[in-house]
Amino acid sequence: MSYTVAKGNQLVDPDQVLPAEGFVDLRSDTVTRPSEEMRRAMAAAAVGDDVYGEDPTVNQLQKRAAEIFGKEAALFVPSGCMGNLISIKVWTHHGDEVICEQRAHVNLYELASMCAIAGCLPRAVRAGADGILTWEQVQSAIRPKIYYDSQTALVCLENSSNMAGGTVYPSARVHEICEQAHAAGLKVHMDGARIFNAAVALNEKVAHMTAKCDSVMFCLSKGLGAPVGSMIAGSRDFVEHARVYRKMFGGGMRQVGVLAAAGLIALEKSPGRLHEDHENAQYLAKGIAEVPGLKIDPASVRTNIVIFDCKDTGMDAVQFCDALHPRGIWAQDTATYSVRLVTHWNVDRAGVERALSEIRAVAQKQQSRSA
Ligand code: TLP
Repeated sequence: MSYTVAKGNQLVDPDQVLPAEGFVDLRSDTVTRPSEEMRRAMAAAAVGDDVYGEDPTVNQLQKRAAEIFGKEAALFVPSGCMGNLISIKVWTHHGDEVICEQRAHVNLYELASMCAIAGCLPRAVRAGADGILTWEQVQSAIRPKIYYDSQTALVCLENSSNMAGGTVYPSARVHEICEQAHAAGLKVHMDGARIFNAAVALNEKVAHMTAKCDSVMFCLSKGLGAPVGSMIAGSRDFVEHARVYRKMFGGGMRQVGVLAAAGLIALEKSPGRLHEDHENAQYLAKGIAEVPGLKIDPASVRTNIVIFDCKDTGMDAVQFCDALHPRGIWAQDTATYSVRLVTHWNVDRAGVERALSEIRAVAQKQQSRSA
């Protein structure tokens, strides 16, 4: 196979991938690179064999994550996808249904692992434009308790909601869904890949936001800036089972304290600076809203994700992103006419100013071409 690296929707030759230096890379907050402090901590990390539970740095990270989330225990996992899959596997049996929002990462971007590996059927529900489910919407998707119907076992919520533009669940809504779901005999898993961004938007603690969720996954490797890794947290029993599935899925890692060391710094220090990313996202959204041909409501931008519509320029999102690329700006098409920009700690205000002026230039050039 000669094509391995994805750029937007296209596959590009790895030999031709341009170096990130000099680019304003707003495709995702997954592109963040570890800080000098993280690199130093990684080099100095105390390590042991984590499959034996003997890595002191991993143990410290797991303890801190559990404390911060107010859960009994936590587990370090290689990725957000694996954290979600493990959680789904713990809470379900083959043939069960999982309720999630239609645009949810577990529904669209995890290679149907909940079907292929956990043996579950996603029951996707379309929420409003904000991607935030109501209990009534969840309830309408619960299958009747009839022996020939597949049975609902789990509700997955995503906070912030990535493809709805980084929107945030009010905590009262999460609590209500959890209480009602529990009363209906269902578990609730929170895909909190960007839960710390949501916490900043709400000015609340993640422990409060997820207090009633049975499990939560969050990513160290997105806005928090660690190079690798996610965490799942829940009861001691949940984590015991999760550890078994992590191993089964090939995620048992050995002297992984070198990664946990960066994760600890990400967990302790990065949440305090996420507001800067949100301010940059607001700056972008307000600027884009003024560009003829581009549509976005800046009030809908709550966190670090900005999704705008480029339909009125006459370009589709792939064309728009391709036009930005030679100008040194990386953006991501997320639907036919939707372009996503994600702010993060490797792009400062000067970077977003540059991105905005190039976005303006691409839209204007297209307008004068079609005039
Ligand atoms: N999201 C990535 C892409 O896969 C779309 C991104 O660039 O936003 N949950 C949510 C809500 C996510 O946004 C992601 C990654 C994951 C789970 C998976 O995390 P990883 O990439 O660590 O497996």
